[in-house]
Amino acid sequence: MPVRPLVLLPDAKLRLVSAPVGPITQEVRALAADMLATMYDAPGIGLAAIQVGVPTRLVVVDLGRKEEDRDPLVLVDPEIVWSSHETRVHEEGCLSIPEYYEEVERPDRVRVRYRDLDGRTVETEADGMLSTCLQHEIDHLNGILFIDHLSRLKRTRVIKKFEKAAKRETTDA
Ligand code: GNR
Ligand code: NI
Repeated sequence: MPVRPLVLLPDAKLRLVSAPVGPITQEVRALAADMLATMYDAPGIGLAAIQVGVPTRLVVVDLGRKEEDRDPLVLVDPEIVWSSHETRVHEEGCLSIPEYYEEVERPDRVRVRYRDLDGRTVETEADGMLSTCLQHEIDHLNGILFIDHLSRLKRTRVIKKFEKAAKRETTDA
């Protein structure tokens, strides 16, 4: 399960709308395993396939903070089928926007329908951190980043900062 390189802001790939996974092939299982390895290595609590450059609707999540309590969740073609009117504010970060954190307001609870790697359809209601994380990951499948939920000023600032950093990378010897 090799760790794959992360796609970073301002890479245009992050703006792609990912395509449905469709049938769960060995290739899909291998991608899920690599995504988990990449997420644990980072470390992060969630990862969408586009963050390793693959525009397919596959998400991995694990809220376990310690290695001993690993509880990986793989979501194939996840969709939000219900969101609460109540909202909550939580500080978010993104592995594609390293070391930038801001508070984001989102629905407090969501109901998510997805398939697991055995092809079974699952529906689950999430609150707290899992709710925030699932919404953040499903946004990635639609080319949406958490900075899109901030003010234009904050978003423009962080994009400019990462554009400059990327330019330095290509100019520096
Ligand atoms: O590791 C991550 N932490 C996190 C914290 C608050 C809200 C969302 C997240 S997801 C993020 C990993 C990531 O970028 N997933 O797409
Ligand atoms: Ni992210």
